[in-house]
Amino acid sequence: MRTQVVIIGSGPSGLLLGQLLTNAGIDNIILERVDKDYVLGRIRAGVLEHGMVGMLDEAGASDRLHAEGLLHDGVNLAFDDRLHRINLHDLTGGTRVTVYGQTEVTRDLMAAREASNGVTVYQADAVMPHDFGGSAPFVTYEKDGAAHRIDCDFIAGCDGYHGVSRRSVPDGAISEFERVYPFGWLGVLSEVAPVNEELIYANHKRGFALCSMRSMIRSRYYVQCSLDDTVEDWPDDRFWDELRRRLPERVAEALVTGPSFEKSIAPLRSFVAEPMRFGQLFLVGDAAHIVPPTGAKGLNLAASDVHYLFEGLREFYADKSTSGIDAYSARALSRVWKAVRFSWWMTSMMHLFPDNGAFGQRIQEAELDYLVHSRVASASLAENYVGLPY
Ligand code: RFL
Ligand code: PHB
Repeated sequence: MRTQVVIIGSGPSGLLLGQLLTNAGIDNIILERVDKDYVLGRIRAGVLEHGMVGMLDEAGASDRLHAEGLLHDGVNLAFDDRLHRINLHDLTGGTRVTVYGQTEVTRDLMAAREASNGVTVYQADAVMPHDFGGSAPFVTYEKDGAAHRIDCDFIAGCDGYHGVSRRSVPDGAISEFERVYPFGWLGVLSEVAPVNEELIYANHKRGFALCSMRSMIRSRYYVQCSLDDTVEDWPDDRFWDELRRRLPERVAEALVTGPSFEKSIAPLRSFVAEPMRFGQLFLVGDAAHIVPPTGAKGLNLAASDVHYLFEGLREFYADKSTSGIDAYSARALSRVWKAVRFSWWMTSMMHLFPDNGAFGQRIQEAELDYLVHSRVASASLAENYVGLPY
């Protein structure tokens, strides 16, 4: 079999790239390790930057997003028992974020792919990229016990942090940068109205908390937890009690609780692999970088990587120019590192660190106080939160 681009992974980055390529008449096949329902079962991101919404428009997969997504003009920081609103819209000259779950983005992209007869091979085992250092790369995989080979021009490694693409690169060719944080996030989904119209990021001496949502009847809440904790340590009552204690009193009083129908613990890390291109293999999204969820940047970075790679591939096929694909790694990394910095900064400012102490807590409070009272500092947060330009 032969195609122009083999995409490994059908998460949001693989699906978005596939749809843009298909719309541009560039043949592609997606190989995915697990099945469709498993991909849709992952509860992850919730906040889309304006730029990502534009890419979903370009992919023709945004009708439901515009109908059901929630436009947020602001975001709140809570500390010292008070809520402080950052007016994203005014501070950025009119930009907003859209609250719409990653699960729904994925579902919409899958539907668009089906409608355009794009090929996705689910439950593809032992996917392996080969010979990407030369001009005739190929990818092998197994399906139902039979071995397959796809020859191609390019391979897009959209297979997440644990995927095979990055691991296939020879050790000496890749540099990795990492910071692991000494805590995790316990996340809960519940069919209850959100406590506030906009998100609340809370700094508290008991630890960080986040109030987010998926719709006006479905809430997503998180509390910072120990890396040793398991979800069994956190029955619903304990979760709601802890969340309430970390929020300003008047917010806690308004909290509506109910049974959770999803509960999971995610560790926090920052990670970047450089470069993001190895011959004809390109790393995209979580395959190349991870950010802690505190700035809501992971999914959005996957989308900006896709933007740079798609533009490069389109230029290659339309104009026979390699300048776009040659610039891919540097362009993507320049934006990636700014989001890595922002997420690291938000994480550092909002969480309880084991070595914080009373001094560290006061420094965080001073920084937060400065942030919400200085227009310049608020504007910097707002500019990064809505997303830096592509
Ligand atoms: P994904 O989503 O991990 O998809 C990779 C796909 O590749 C498949 N795969 C393979 N396929 C074939 N062969 C192999 N060997 C393979 N190995 C893996 C996998 O099955 C999977 O289907 O990566 P992608 O597409 O780059 O997308 C990245 C985003 O999923 C991720 O950055 C975000 O979810 C991060 N994130 C958030 N990002 C935001 O922008 N805003 C947020 O509000 C936000 N909140 C979050 C988050 C991530 C979280 N967790 C759990 C990590 C909140 C949480 C709690
Ligand atoms: C979410 O709704 O899951 C969410 C929102 C904002 C974040 C992280 C996660 O920073």
